[in-house]
Amino acid sequence: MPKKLNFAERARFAKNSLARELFVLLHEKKTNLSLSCDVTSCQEVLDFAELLGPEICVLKTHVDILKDFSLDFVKKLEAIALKHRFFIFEDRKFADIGNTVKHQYSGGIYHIADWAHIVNAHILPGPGIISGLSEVGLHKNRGLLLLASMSSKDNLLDENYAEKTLKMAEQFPEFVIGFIAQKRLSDDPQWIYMTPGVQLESGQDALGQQYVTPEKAILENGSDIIIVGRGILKAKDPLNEAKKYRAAGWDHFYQHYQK
Ligand code: 5BU
Repeated sequence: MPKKLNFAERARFAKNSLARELFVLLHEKKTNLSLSCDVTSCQEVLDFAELLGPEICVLKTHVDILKDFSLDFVKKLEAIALKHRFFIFEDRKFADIGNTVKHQYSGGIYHIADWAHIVNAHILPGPGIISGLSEVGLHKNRGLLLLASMSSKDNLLDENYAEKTLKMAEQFPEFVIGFIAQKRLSDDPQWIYMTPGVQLESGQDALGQQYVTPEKAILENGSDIIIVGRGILKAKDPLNEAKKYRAAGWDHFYQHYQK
C-alpha cells in the first residue's frame, strides 16, 4: 500500500479551522477513538468524560436523551474537554430547511452552537441546510459532518446518496469538515471520516445496529475515527476497554495504514 498522508500532513489541506485543530489533535494525542457517551444523566456524562477523556479525540453526545440537561452541565463538560483535550460532537442529525435548523442549532433549550465543536446533518433537504447551519456555526469556529451512510440495517443511504453527499460537501469546504460514513468516499485529504457501529467483535444489536471491527473500519473501509458507545460504556471496566479500542484504532491499524 502506498504511504498515506498522516494527520499532521492532512491539516494543511483543511479549509476549516476546527478541522485543522482536529487533525493536529489526532496527530499529537495519538488517538482516533471517539466515545459515544450515550447515557441519560449529566453526571454520568461528566464521569465518563473525566475517566475516558485522556483516551479519546472526540466525545459524542445526544443531549436530548439527558433527563437533567442544563447549561451548567455544559460548562463542566467544556472544562473537562479542555483539560483532557478532546472535542465535543453533538450527534444532532439536523434534517430540516435552513431557516429551521438555524434556530435548532443556535437556540431552544440546548444552545448547541455555543458548546458543540462539531455537529452533523442529513443532506436530504438540499444545500440550504448547510447554508443555514453555516450562518450560525462558521464564525464560531465550528465544523459540520454530513451523514453519507449509516450503520443500521436496511437504511436508505445507498452509494448513490453517499456520492451526492460528497458533491454537496465540496460546495462548502469552509464549513463541512467531513463525513459520518461507513466507507471513505474519496482520496481528498481534507475530509475527516468518522465511523459509528464499531465493536471489537462484528455483529448486531436487537434493533438493527450493525457492528464492524476497528480493523475493518480503518484498514478496509478507510475511516479515520472510530465511534464507540456501548462497546465501552457497558464494559465491566470501561477505562480498560477504551484503552483496547484506542490501541485497536491507532497502534494496530492506523500506523500500519500509513506504511
Ligand atoms: P453504539 O452503542 O456503539 O451502538 O452507539 C453508536 C452511536 O452512534 C449512537 O449514539 C448512534 O446514535 C450513533 N450512530 C450510529 O450508531 N450509526 C449511524 O449510522 C449514525 C450514528 Br449516523
